[in-house]
Amino acid sequence: MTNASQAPDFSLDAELEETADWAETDADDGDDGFVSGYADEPDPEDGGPDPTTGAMDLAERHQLRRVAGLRTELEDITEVEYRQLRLERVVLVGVWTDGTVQDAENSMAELGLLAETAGSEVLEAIYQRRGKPDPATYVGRGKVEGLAEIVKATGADTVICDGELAPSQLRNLEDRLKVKVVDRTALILDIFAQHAKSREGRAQVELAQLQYMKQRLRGWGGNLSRQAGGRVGADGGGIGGRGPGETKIETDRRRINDKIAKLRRDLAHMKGTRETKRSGRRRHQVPSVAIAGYTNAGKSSLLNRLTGAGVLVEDALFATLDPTTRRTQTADGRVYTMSDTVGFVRHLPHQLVEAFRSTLEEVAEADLILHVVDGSHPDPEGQLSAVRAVFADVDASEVPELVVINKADAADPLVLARLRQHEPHCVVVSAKTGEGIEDALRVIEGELPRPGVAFQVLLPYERGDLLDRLHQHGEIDSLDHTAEGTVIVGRANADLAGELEPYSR
Ligand SMILES: Nc1nc2c(ncn2[C@@H]2O[C@H](COP(=O)(O)OP(=O)(O)OP(=O)(O)O)[C@@H](O)[C@H]2O)c(=O)[nH]1
Ligand SMILES: [Mg+2]
Repeated sequence: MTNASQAPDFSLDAELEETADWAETDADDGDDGFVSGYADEPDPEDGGPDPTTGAMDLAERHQLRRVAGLRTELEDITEVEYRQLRLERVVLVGVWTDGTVQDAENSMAELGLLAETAGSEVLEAIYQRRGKPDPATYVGRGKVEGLAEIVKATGADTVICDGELAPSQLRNLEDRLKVKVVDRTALILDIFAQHAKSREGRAQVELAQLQYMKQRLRGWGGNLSRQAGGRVGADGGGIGGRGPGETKIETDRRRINDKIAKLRRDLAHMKGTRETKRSGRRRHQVPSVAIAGYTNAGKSSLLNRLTGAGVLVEDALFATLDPTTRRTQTADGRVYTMSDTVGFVRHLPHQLVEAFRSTLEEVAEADLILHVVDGSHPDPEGQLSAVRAVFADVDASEVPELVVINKADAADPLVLARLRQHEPHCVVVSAKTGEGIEDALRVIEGELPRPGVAFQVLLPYERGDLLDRLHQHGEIDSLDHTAEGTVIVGRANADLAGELEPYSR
């Protein structure tokens, strides 16, 4: 997919070298015309070394670093025609505030995958080491010019920033770079919009997009809104203070709010329909297992492997948005369900968590979470904690969790050993080769909630129907065929135990 080594290198390295020793004094901050995204916050680079970054290597800090091997090119010429329609040629830009070089490169690599998943071609990826993003321009102000040169040299039509940017930061950058600038949140929303299939999924994504847009209305809409910008809060939006731009914004805002309200109503209705299905399962006390985890960890592959479900598997981020539930059975015939659902990602935009709350609630209501993690990923621990942060956000932290370390076939054995040590309650599997799957099933079955009522019955042979249901929903410890009927000892849920009552002995 990435083949930077073969790509012609239009002298970009030379350019980066030239810019490597830019002294970023920001001496001309005062009147450079940039609008700060965070009103009166001083630029951290103004006031001497930032204590939190004191340890950082200054030389590195002032450099724009190029991420090797992130250039993506079309592999298949037949793709061209389709992709040309909405293909964007992008330059990725990150600001690296803490952590190791490896962390920074992982973050950029993930941004690259997201961009590709959205259908873009990554031309270049660079990041800057900095105490925190510049309030006006995200990257340091002095770097914007260099970025503009890179954009020009590569012929990019879009710049994607690795964070959530304030509207003014996006606008400042667009003004200087003369190309479209989007942030990571918008990129993820775009992927979700492309992948949403079901009516509910589409409504959820649209809701998230509108929430994102609503917060950014002031940044859009051209000159009129710009004149009004900045004064809106100050004078409380009083009659005299309203410019024409603001009026337009208010109309837009009202339209967006109306649309949001309608989507919320629709979603509440759809949730009702899904609830009905789920309550059927709950009434019969069918245990439920939710497969959750970082995007691309292999959740859908695992569902397929565990239940033969035939769910879409794709080497793309957020391939699955709609929850899929499959009925399956334990080795001794007890029925339970297993669901696959939307993947998580670091800094999952909160608008999406909100919009997908009802989908994510399925995870919170499960009897067991299979937390799938890609053992071959450079930072599986980071993925585990990012996912757990979302669990906490949707009140799923209390649900018993079994960590499933997947892609054992491709993972480094040392990393697997490290993971096993830190995650004692885990199984190691490969959904691809089937390795460890039998073990995983055994552990899953052991973790399913057990039916609550113990019973001992003599079931006449004509009650084969009850025996069937016991096999499906109960737990049978012993079963003896005698002349009078079948003697069964086991456990069942309250409903079923009630029906068995007449045959109790
Ligand atoms: N080598 C290897 N690759 C795997 C394994 N399991 C899944 N994959 C690959 O990983 C990629 C993602 O798999 P999916 O099952 O779609 O992952 P997912 O977690 O459902 O991803 P999203 O729905 O996009 O969040 C696919 O290319 C799979 O073929 C495994 O055990 N070993
Ligand atoms: Mg999937």
